[in-house]
Amino acid sequence: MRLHHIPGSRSFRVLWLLEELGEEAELRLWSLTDGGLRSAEFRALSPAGRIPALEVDGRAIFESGAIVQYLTETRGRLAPPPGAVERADFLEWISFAETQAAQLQNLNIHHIFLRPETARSVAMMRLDTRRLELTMRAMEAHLTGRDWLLGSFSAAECMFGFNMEAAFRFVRREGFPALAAWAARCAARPAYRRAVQKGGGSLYAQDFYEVPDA
Ligand SMILES: N[C@@H](CCC(=O)N[C@@H](CS)C(=O)NCC(=O)O)C(=O)O
Repeated sequence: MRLHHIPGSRSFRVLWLLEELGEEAELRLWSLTDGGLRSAEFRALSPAGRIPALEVDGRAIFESGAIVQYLTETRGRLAPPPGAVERADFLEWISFAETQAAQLQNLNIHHIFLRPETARSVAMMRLDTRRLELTMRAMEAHLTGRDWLLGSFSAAECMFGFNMEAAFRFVRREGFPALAAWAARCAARPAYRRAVQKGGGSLYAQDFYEVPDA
């Protein structure tokens, strides 16, 4: 198995899940900024040039949600089985993680990658921050009185492996005690810590990024 990975990116979702499943994967490291993701070699694995891709079972899979679903189905663990009514909850959270990640990605672009700073849209930064906060409020409500998204720890948590490192960089922790406690529970798992050791990293130089004045 070979995971195409960038520390601090969505491939951490897969890296963490592989550790939870006890599966070994070689890491092939890429960069967000050197043009490598646009190469023919990488686009043969992931046609839009996006991380992650996983080479597994004689083929390559792109899209982190598809990889997480495939691994849970083929390994028969960490998700309700296909056809089970409770699987709907699992599928909702898998997709919800990407709904939230869209806001995180826009905020990463605006706060970290887009240069010169005058190219930023403060209106879009405010809008994405508000939309991110709404997704976090939904999670806060769901996690209040619960330890995990489903009845027990599942691969749905792993789908938030990229999000949970990022969300509180843009929305302050105050008002989200259940979400913060859940993120801490996830980060304390031995498999999470092993994944961080193997391929952890962060895009962030600051703990918190304030939307600048217009
Ligand atoms: N929906 C895709 C999104 C993948 C994605 O956008 N990955 C980012 C890294 S977190 C990427 O490769 N960005 C490079 C780019 O946009 O050029 C997934 O979940 O795999």
